[in-house]
Amino acid sequence: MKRFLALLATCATILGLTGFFSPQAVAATGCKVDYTVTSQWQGGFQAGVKITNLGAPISGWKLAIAMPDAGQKLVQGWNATWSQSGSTVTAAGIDWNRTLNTGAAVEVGMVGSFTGANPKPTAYTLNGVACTGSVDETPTPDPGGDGTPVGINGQVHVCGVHLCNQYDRPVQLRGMSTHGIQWFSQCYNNASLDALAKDWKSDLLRVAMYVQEDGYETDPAGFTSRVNSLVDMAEARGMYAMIDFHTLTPGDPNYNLDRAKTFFASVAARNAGKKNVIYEIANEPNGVSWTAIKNYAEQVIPVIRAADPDAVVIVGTRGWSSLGVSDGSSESEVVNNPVNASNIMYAFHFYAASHKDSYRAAVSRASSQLPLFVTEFGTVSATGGGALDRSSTTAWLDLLDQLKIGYANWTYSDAPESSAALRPGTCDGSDYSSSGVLTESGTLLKSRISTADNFPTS
Ligand code: IDC
Repeated sequence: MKRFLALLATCATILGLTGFFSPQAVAATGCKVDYTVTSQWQGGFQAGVKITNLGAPISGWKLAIAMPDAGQKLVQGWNATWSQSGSTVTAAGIDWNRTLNTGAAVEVGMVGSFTGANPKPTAYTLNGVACTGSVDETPTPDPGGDGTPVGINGQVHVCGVHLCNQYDRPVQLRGMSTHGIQWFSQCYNNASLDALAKDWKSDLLRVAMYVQEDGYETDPAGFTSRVNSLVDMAEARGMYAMIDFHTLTPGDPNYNLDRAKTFFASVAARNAGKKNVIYEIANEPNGVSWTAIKNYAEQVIPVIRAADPDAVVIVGTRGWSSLGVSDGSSESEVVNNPVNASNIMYAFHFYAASHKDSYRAAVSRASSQLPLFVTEFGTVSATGGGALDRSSTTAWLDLLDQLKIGYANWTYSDAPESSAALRPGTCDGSDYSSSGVLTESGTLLKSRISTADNFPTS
């Protein structure tokens, strides 16, 4: 028998069919891993790991990554259950991604530390089968000169009441907000962000990190790392990333003051060298005075400035970021008592079916006195649901375009609510580009956001 096989192999070699018999070629039908170091800093790195199953369908996958030595340590990971034993780092599928059909891929990621140089993994196995079709890449993070929003505009800053680009010219950034990343993490992956950057031509990804409701307060290190990863994924596609400290309930941001200081000290230090980061320090203050909000801002902004001196910071306003209007007040409380800091903007939020003419009037008046950014808005009612209000949404977006006020729409997610841009179930698949994945709100927003920006370049 052995002899027969040897003979067959010899014939195969002569016929140029060696691949058919070689052990590597057989193993290559098992799996492929794309391991990408998305960023690296002194002693640490972050990597995205895309696992493609080339073999039979698997329900319950486990990827073993052989690191060259045990000096490379897993710090944390996402989209999988991660562990390390000696020099082997293991990622196992979790509820929503444990099934991997033939040809299907799952994207996970990790943060690690290392000593000396940062070596690449030496081998991968998926449920014990070697993944031989694997690729290692370290992309160049600098998107400059490539025609992307960050490539063209560079580091933005506030000039008068506008946001200005590196040529000191006003720009309007138009984009989408994530849903709460504690609930919809699976919606933010390479495919969905490629679609956002390339098909939607979005300038901006707002990263909504809830503080309560199972958010940051439950796992500060994990959420900080996930935010950083999304900053990198936006950067790699030339999009701005707005880091939203999504306070909502309780409404007084001072309740989270210590958490805000800890969080922003960390993300500002980590992202100081990047051009694409904008900080939003309190999503929607409510049931609290402007004086209390201003006091919070004047304590958090110096923490950010100490680490990242040139980034724009956006301050939430009274009455769910309505410039006070939803509390019966107006923008004058801010105009008369502005936050004592430079290079800042004020947040204004609206939900088109709930907030109409009187709110638009307030924005029109305020726009000549305060730098404004619509860091969140919906096409529907303030509940995030109900019918889409096309005429109010159109009136709002026309006004913002005319005033060159940037915006982010709630939400780029497949949440089962009418404010979401993607149909329920979209994030279980890999198609984010076809028109069939969009809701009515998503279709409207994509048509608005994808029009040419015509950013000034001199
Ligand atoms: C809503 C979400 C909803 C979630 C709820 C939890 O759409 O799925 O259950 O938060 O708190 C805001 C907030 C934003 C709200 C949104 C819609 O910033 O967190 O999201 N909204 O209600 N302000 C006005 C509306």
